[in-house]
Amino acid sequence: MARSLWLLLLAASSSLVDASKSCEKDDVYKLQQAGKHQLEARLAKSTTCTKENLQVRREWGDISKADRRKYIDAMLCLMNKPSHLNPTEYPGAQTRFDDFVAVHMNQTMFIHGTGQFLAWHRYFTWSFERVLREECGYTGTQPYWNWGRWAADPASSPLFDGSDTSLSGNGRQIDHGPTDYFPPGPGGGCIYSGPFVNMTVRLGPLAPLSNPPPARNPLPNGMGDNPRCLSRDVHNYLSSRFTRTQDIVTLIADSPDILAFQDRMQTVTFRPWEQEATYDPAEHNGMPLFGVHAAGHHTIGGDPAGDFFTSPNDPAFYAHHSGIDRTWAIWQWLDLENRTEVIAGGTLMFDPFNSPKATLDDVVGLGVVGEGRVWRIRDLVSTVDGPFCYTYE
Ligand SMILES: *[C@@H]1O[C@H](CO)[C@@H](O)[C@H](O)[C@H]1NC(C)=O
Ligand SMILES: *[C@@H]1O[C@H](CO)[C@@H](O)[C@H](O)[C@H]1NC(C)=O
Ligand SMILES: *[C@@H]1O[C@H](CO)[C@@H](O)[C@H](O)[C@H]1NC(C)=O
Ligand SMILES: [Cu+2]
Repeated sequence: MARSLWLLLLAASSSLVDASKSCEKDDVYKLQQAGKHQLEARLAKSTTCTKENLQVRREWGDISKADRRKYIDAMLCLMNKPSHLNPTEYPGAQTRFDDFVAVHMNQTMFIHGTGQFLAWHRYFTWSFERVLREECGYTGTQPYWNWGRWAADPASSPLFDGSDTSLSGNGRQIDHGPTDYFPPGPGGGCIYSGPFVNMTVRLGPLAPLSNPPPARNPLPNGMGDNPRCLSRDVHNYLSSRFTRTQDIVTLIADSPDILAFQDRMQTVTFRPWEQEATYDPAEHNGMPLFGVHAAGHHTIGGDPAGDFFTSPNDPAFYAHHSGIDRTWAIWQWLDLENRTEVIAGGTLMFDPFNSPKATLDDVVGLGVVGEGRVWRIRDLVSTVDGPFCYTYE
């Protein structure tokens, strides 16, 4: 009797958890809490960051609609400020928002599938947040996307539901083919709802995965003016396979060193020249075909999100990369001493020719969206040292 009552309670409580999934703290969050004291210890030793000025980044679903709107309005403000780039050299970069895209495109070959992937994108995302503050009066922090929380149906999540407190919704449904890696989703066309409906995308494409691809850029380096809409194809094919909470937990808990972590996250098996059309984890030592990094981008789909070079054309880029950064931070916090000043990998995308190894002394600079200085990677590996002073909640 007692036992069946217990089972009944257990069944009832687990179905409750399922029903209210969006307000339950998931297993990734539990890992985060388990590691947080290590961050606090490091914070206590930081010479640049204190408890008093520590910024807290939160999940999109956990911030109020008013705060979501402040973040959106700050991004719209950046889209209305003129570019700082030379218009002759970069005709497609017309706004401050575009400047970030151009800087990302310019360095794409050295910041993906390389040792600096994590640190570079940490600094890039932080720089976006800094410019939102300094040039658009934003007072909040960079929100992040916890993929697992919305993995079953990302299109109806508060990030992509098309409401005026979302990052705009899906693209219009158009008849379109599959990519080499996943079937066509329910969108594919121009976005038609939410705050960014009127946005004009100009830079790129350079390596679009979307099918059909957008019109070619007038310049070979993609920096020409190629005005078009923001397209998306938000779908759950990848998210329901590769960005579930358990996938993120496995990534964090089963990656013993930085090489394993960054490879799983970016997925080294995702090599365009190998054209793998089917997914069999057994052939990949249990490694998924899509790490959370690629799966997150391609879950948004469309022309920008599916292009290594121009993915920051989609305003959701920064919430995605803040999610990437949080995942790295949690992995670091679980053994901060051994997981902070570490680097592995080469210096050229996917390292096809055995490029020189990346080192902690390599420098990172962001040109017109940087602070007028460069940093060494070793200054960019802790969220409470160097230029940074933030944590995740
Ligand atoms: C691209 O990189 C070159 C070489 O580092 C640099 O001179 C140029 O300013 C960069 N362009 C942008 C848009 O950052
Ligand atoms: C988009 O532009 C149209 C036409 O100018 C305008 O009516 C609409 O309010 C704009 N929507 C947003 C979300 O800015
Ligand atoms: C760091 O690694 C060393 C050597 O493997 C190990 O002895 C130590 O316990 C690790 N530190 C933490 C905090 O786990
Ligand atoms: Cu990138």
